[in-house]
Amino acid sequence: MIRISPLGVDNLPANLPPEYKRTEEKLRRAKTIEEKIEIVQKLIALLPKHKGTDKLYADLKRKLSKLKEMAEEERRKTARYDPFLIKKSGAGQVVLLGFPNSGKSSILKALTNSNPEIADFPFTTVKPNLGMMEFENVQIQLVDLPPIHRGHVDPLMMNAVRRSDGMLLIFDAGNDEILDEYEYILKVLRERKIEPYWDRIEDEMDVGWIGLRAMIVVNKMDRDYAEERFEMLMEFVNSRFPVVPISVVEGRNLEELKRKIFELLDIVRVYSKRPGKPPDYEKPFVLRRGSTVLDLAEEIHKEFSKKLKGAKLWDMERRTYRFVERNYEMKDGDVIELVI
Ligand SMILES: Nc1nc2c(ncn2[C@@H]2O[C@H](COP(=O)(O)OP(=O)(O)OP(=O)(O)O)[C@@H](O)[C@H]2O)c(=O)[nH]1
Ligand SMILES: [Mg+2]
Repeated sequence: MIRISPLGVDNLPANLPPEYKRTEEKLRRAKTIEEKIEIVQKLIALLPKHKGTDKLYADLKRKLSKLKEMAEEERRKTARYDPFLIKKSGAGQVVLLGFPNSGKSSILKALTNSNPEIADFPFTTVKPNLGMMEFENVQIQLVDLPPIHRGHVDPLMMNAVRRSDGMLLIFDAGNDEILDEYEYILKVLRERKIEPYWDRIEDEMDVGWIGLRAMIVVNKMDRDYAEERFEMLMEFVNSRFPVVPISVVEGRNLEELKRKIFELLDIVRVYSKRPGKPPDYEKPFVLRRGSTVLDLAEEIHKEFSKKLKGAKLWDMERRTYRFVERNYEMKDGDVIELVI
């Protein structure tokens, strides 16, 4: 894939405010066109205007108009009925993608309260099935999709993949075609300008591309020669994604899968605490990893965030805290008392 640097990152003028850099980082992780438009607008507002930033300013403007065009195009396309327009719910939305009969619907059934049709022949699922998976104190939405196959792949379905927060690529360990299928799925994703990743994407992506967290699930580990095929795929994938072996039929490794799905979303749970009161551990705020105390404050109340000085980061066991700045990046499990 060709990567260009639409923001001219290679020759960034010095002295950009930290807030600018932080926002730019968000652009890299943005999922939807709408999100990207919002972030580019913010970047334009944040950019100090002087001779040294002329080029960057023009780049941003160009980028914004291209994104707006794309948004318009998307609106035109989705004006008709779209069964793949799925309302998000919970801490994140994860789609299940894979070849026919690999066990996508079975996985949805095993991990959630949903009861989709499951059958021992291909193309059982024709519309998305939804379910909520509970992991500790968060709910994660799983979307079981119709299969990927070598014929026509529905662009509406692929749009749903683009809008999601992460994907599971599902394979059948009883199937000899497993490596070909893996390559084929990556090809389909590339055609839709989706760059699947687990670790960070280092380079800037072209404006039309999105990065989407992905991992691999090898189902039907109870089948003959499953272990060999799993090993083969592991070697081929070469640590690019985690590969989780499971068997729905035997209930093997499903708890591990749940934890990994939580990790896939790359979110942190933080607990907000009021002065003198204990935090509510049942109701975490769920934010993207890398979110700061300021992001949390904005989530709670826009006005509030303007006056924010920082926060007390509590150690609830020792009943002590330390003061952290507005730009402190919160970790999973942090107990935060905002200070204004
Ligand atoms: N041996 C074995 N069979 C499984 C396992 N999981 C699912 N199956 C069977 O595989 C067949 C297909 O399962 P589905 O869940 O319908 O597969 P799917 O990927 O949703 O299929 P499509 O909707 O056609 O894409 C069914 O007969 C399941 O019972 C497993 O872990 N081991
Ligand atoms: Mg199915």
